[in-house]
Amino acid sequence: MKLIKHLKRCIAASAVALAAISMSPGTAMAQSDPTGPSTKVVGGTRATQGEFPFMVRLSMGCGGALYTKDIVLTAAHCVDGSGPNTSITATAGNVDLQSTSAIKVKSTRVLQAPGYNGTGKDWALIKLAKPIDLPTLKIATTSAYDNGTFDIAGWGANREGGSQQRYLLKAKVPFIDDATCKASGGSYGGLIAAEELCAGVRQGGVDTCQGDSGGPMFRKDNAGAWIQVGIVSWGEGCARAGKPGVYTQVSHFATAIQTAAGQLR
Ligand code: 4AZ
Repeated sequence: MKLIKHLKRCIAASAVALAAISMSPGTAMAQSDPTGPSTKVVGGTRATQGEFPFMVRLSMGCGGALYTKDIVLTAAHCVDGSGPNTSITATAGNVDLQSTSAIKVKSTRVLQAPGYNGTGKDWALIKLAKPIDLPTLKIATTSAYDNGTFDIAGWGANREGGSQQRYLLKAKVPFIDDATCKASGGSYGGLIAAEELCAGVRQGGVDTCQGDSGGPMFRKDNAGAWIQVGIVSWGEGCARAGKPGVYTQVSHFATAIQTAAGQLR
């Protein structure tokens, strides 16, 4: 609960930072080699245009993914509650948030996870005013893919306390089992194993960070298609050694998400 309040402050800060997206040192080099390694990201590199077409940036300073062409799946802690809401702008279709070809669509309604109280159940749906003609990201409906190496992406901070990013960044993080995650000290003792999934590099250096909240954690399924297994939820700081990223376990909520999406039509 305490941590979630902290995260909400992060989001407010992210929204302010978004108003003045800044490029940090090294951007020129990153532009000449957008897929090359970078020291200015939390262990990540630039995503290429079209690589993750389902990625959405939300105007309150969160990430999301296209669940359908007109519904974005994000985190409950990124929204204020449920009901009509025309205040959110979703930006999609370009790795560069400042591109004139980026697609921007307003929200019409928000549905926060029923029973959300700041702990667990960290998912929400945002209905858009019109469909966005981009590929959607299917959600995991069983735990079969809740293992292995995951992909993460977002426009959030490139380091703990860093600025929001103009260009979409990506990284890979390995699964961390619930027992190991729960034993990570501090807030991790409160991990809700059935509802949350942990991922990260033990030694630190690779992670999601402030402003990546609500964005997807995903991997390829057995048929080679992208499948969403997590939603960026929380963590103690960013990319700290022994402090994994915590993600909403999408498979646990798949039925509830499907039901909620049906109510948004
Ligand atoms: C945040 O404040 C946030 N390292 C997102 C992810 C993580 C920590 C904080 C995980 O949005």
